[in-house]
Amino acid sequence: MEIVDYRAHLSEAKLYGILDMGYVAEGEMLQVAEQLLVGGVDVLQLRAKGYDEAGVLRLLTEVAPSLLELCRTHQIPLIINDFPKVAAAVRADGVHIGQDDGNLASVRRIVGEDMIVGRSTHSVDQAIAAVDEGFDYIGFGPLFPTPTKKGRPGIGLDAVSELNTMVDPAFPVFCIGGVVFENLELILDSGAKRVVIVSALLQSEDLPVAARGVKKILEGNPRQSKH
Ligand code: TZP
Ligand code: MG
Repeated sequence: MEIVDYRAHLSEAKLYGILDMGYVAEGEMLQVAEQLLVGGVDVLQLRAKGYDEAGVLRLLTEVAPSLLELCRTHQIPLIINDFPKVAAAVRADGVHIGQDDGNLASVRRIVGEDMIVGRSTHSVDQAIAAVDEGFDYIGFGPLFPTPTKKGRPGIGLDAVSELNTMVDPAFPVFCIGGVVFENLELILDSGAKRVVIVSALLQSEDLPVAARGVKKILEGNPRQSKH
């Protein structure tokens, strides 16, 4: 199979989907992943809060051993949340870490130079620090309070506008947290170009249709041409 440099594609990515085990039963992992991929997500993350390192490895090797292959078939990178060692062990395409998970250099020592490494950021200062440090992309949010990540205040759309003036538009900033169909236009109006949507997709009645609808809005975003 053709080897794709997924890192080079990140800048063009618009919709980042998450296979979040808080919403997905183990037995449905592959089916839901397929629906997200068919719906057109440009990046897919496996997020399994409440699972330890061994638990996430089990998901990838025993529960859904063909998940990585499925992503490869669709030529979409699979990013593992929280656990660089698991990402390295299964040769995933990337790993995503939080503010408390160490610096980029410590993660690179585990996953090497080729893997995508993303960072969660919750303020403009954290976002700029992560860009300067050399992360391949950042998540920026939560924009709004969300049940998917309880206990965090929303940073609001003004933060998106502010960051937008400070970061090269080609750098992949994925806005996250409380993004739903109803507020998508508003979020784009504030300067966002890329979003992560978790619950609104995973709880939608027809996931592929919902994802395609979002993709269409993101791709047809006329605000893009201003840059
Ligand atoms: N990080 C910041 S908000 C969030 C994460 C993982 C959850 C986003 O989920 P939803 O359901 O799209 O609000
Ligand atoms: Mg984390």
